[in-house]
Amino acid sequence: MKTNRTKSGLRSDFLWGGATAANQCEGGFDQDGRGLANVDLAPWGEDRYKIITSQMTHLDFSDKYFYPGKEAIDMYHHWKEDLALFAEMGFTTYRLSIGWTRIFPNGDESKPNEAGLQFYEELFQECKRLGIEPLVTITHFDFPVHLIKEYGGWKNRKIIDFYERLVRVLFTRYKGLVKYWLTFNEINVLLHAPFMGAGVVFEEGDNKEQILYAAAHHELVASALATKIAHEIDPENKVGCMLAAGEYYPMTCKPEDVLKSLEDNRVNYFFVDVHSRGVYPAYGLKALEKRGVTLPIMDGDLELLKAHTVDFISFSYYASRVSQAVVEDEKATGNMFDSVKNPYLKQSEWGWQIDPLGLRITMNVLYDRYQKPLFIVENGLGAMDQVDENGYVEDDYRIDYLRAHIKTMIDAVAEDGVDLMGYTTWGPIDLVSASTGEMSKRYGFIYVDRDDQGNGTLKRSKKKSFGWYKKVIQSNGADLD
Ligand code: BGP
Repeated sequence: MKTNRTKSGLRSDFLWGGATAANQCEGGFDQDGRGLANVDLAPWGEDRYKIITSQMTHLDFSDKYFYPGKEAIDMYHHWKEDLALFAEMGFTTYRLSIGWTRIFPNGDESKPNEAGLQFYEELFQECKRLGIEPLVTITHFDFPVHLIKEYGGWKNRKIIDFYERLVRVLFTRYKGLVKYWLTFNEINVLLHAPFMGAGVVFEEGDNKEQILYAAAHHELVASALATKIAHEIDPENKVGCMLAAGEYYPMTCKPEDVLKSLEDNRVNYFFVDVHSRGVYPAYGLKALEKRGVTLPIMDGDLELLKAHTVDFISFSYYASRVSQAVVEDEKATGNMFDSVKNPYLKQSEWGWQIDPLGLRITMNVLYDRYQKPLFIVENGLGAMDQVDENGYVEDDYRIDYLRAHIKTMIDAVAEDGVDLMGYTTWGPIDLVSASTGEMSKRYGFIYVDRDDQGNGTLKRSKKKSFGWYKKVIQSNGADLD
């Protein structure tokens, strides 16, 4: 079937919008029956990183810390106003995530919390009224604390049953309202931030790698099961996996560096290989075997993975990465991944390497590898904004970043033939940063009056980029000026 294209080369039904995660914007952490989630316990300040990466165990609130997720930008009470602003920009999609503990406060109840279901139902109905297609992440760094304390998080196979319960409820209740689903946000992040990605905490003497790959296997099985159930409940449903992407380049053409970049890329593609091809890749099984890690594969798992692969592949892209066989050069930071600093690239204020062409490269690699439609579900620049007295921000740096990335995205489609379903920027409205807990690391087209310590009126106002993105959407990517 021939897809209709517009002037830019993008599909005529291309989905444009923005992406958020419940824990970084909703707030209302204890309202209407919501239970406690891992992400509620991620404080602002230097211990945050140790907690989300499981170097430090923190399972109860402490007076010592400020927890930005408790109130976040209070989208729990501002969602109508926020959706209206998204609609004004012309969004045709909005990616959001479900707070698991709004639906199942402890995670192991047999009946869901009606107030939580109602909240998202009203939101989806409003999306429908506004002509916005919801793209729903079932879990975005979100996990009931009760399931950590009682069961040990995703390292325990039992969690698959609770996840199954959750997805059945969601697919049934929101049938006809939601069609696009993502099973796990940035599934590969669980290897780097186990508490945030899989509700895993470690004890003295634990074989960490064994635990991480057990959690990975359980999430992959749960994802295949969700895909199966989604299709059974509504054949219209489209289910995608979600990868924290960004190619590793070899630091030099020295074969050792090239081999290292191949290996580094495989650590990430391992997840998409299973999601999309339905089998564990040979290189992955070998690597785990060499390290003495056994996947806890049970009867029926491999058949399930094989039979229920994803419909599309979604990913976040902020930066490319660099591999070096023997690390001699300076390291860079960036979205939880180790990388050597790329001397050809500039960096954001948070040290993330800015590489628009890397998006085209990453898209091509993913499309060559899987031949399934792609969906870019996160891309953006976290920056320090200077706001004036009217709440206006002249954020040309953000426009420049997005323009450059959208350009190469269009090249990947129009020049290289990649099949791309849509593009959602990260944080269309300022929200809490996942890695740092800061509000001052802003991504939005919409400014929110709130600071790192939780002061501010929460008032929303439009930045310069608001009008720019509106034009981009209106022209389906043809007008990027
Ligand atoms: C991705 C996460 C998001 C988001 C984004 C930006 O890894 O999926 O939740 O926060 O990165 O990262 P940060 O908020 O740390 O700047």
